[in-house]
Amino acid sequence: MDERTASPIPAAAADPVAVDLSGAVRHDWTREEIHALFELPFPDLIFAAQRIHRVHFDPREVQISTLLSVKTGGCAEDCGYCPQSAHHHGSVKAEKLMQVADVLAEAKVAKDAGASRFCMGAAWRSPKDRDIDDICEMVEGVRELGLETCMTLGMLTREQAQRLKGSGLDYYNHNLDTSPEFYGNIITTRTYQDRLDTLDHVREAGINVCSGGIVGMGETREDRVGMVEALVNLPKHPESVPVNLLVKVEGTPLAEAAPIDPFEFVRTIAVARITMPASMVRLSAGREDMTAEMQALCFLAGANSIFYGPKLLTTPNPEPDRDMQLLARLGMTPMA
Ligand code: SAM
Ligand code: DTB
Ligand code: SF4
Repeated sequence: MDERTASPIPAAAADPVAVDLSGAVRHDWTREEIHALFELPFPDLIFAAQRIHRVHFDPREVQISTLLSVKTGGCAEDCGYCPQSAHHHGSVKAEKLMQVADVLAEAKVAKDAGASRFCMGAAWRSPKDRDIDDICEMVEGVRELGLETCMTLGMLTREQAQRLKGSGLDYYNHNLDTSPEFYGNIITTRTYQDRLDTLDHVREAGINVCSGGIVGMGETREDRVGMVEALVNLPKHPESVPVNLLVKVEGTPLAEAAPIDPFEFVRTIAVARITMPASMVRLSAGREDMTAEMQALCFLAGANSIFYGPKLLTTPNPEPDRDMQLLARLGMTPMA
């Protein structure tokens, strides 16, 4: 057949999913609707995610955050994925909270390497009030370097969240991790409601919320649906949604978790993008085990943020040069 006279693309293929391109942000997603997105043929899901992504963001840009563990190991919680839990055999060595000056020196290195946000993590169930003074000094110092600040310190009281806001903290990371139903299989030392309460305190204090979860812990697709449902139906969507692929660390209960189909991970990114269209979706832990092609698929699915630098908190991340080469190969650039 002469290509020039070929029949036009059937309507169903041209617009397979009725995506809302008005820029509206919904909080009334049902489990059935989220389930239906996960079930879409892969090309239709990615096309829908791309179209929505472009309403809110420049698809060529990736926001870059660098992580630093300011207090490592010896954590009282029993999160089954985490090498920092004192409950697991062979977990990383417990260290004290870093000195403020040392943190600021690391932040300077991250800034010079091109990061726009500096995320500091502590292996705490929750910070002690006396730690908050040092933490606030870290936030103030990192901001003075011209970087955005993010902290992840465990559960926060309303008062602690207010104090962090007072120091100028831009983001607080606290993940829901998985669905409410699967949660108890992974963590027993704090509840889903505890996590929701901390997110409330952070939101009330006026700090931007960073909250997402982990894929590949042996959860079902319905659990991934449930995790997205819990995130999208928060009173306000998290400004930033990290989607982590489980990093299987020896000695943790999830070290031998069954591998997940990589396309299922990409689907989770796409569904997060479609349901939380104005949020940054971060392709977080797990990139060290991903091919360049897999990461490119995640960007096509609407991921627009990464952790950059050779280390996450305690486990390896791709070398910065390799990441810059990847972005260059894809014609993408770090977000200013
Ligand atoms: N201790 C604080 C807390 O849990 O709230 C803050 C740090 S904690 C390491 C931050 C998040 O990192 C966890 O909620 C989890 O989602 C993620 N994480 C930890 N270990 C991981 C792993 N092995 N693979 C993927 N994500 C992981
Ligand atoms: C998040 O969602 N992922 C980051 C960050 N928040 C703090 C942490 C990933 C940690 C991976 C395991 C480790 O390096 O210890
Ligand atoms: Fe502790 Fe956070 Fe690790 Fe859980 S994820 S064990 S709270 S450091």
